[in-house]
Amino acid sequence: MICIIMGSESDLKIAEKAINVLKEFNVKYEVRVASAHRTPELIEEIVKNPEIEVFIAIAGLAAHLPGVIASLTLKPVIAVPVDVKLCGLDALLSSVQMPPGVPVATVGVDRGENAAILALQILALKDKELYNKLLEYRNKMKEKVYNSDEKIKK
Ligand code: RP5
Repeated sequence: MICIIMGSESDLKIAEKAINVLKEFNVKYEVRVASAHRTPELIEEIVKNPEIEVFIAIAGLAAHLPGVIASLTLKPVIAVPVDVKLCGLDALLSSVQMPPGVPVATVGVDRGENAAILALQILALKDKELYNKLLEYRNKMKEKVYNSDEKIKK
């Protein structure tokens, strides 16, 4: 199961990008709101769920959510920095600059869909059916580029 945690309900738009991908792949997920600064005890409680295999942490500003989750678990944590201020640079740096030994895999600012794909790729290491679905997804993207090239080239 993939657990999406956002720092605030105001991050929902970005979380929806991830949710849409997970729905498309028909993978089990849950969505929660928990703040690193306002409700650290709730994060601790959520992280305890043994069903969770990968975390997606979505937060803006001083985005400590992914780092706090990573401090509490050995499961992979994928951060999505959100553009609230400074084009999301504050959240990007907060997510990506983890100290040695406690990594967080950080995708681009507002890139909720990439966090979902990366989470699926992790699960696909032990799930052949999911792996094949991801391969199909890649091939569709490839086809789209070839079609564009065919249309545009002179
Ligand atoms: C972060 O601060 C949240 O992840 C959100 O991106 C940002 C603003 O939060 P709210 O003031 O909308 O709760 O913690």
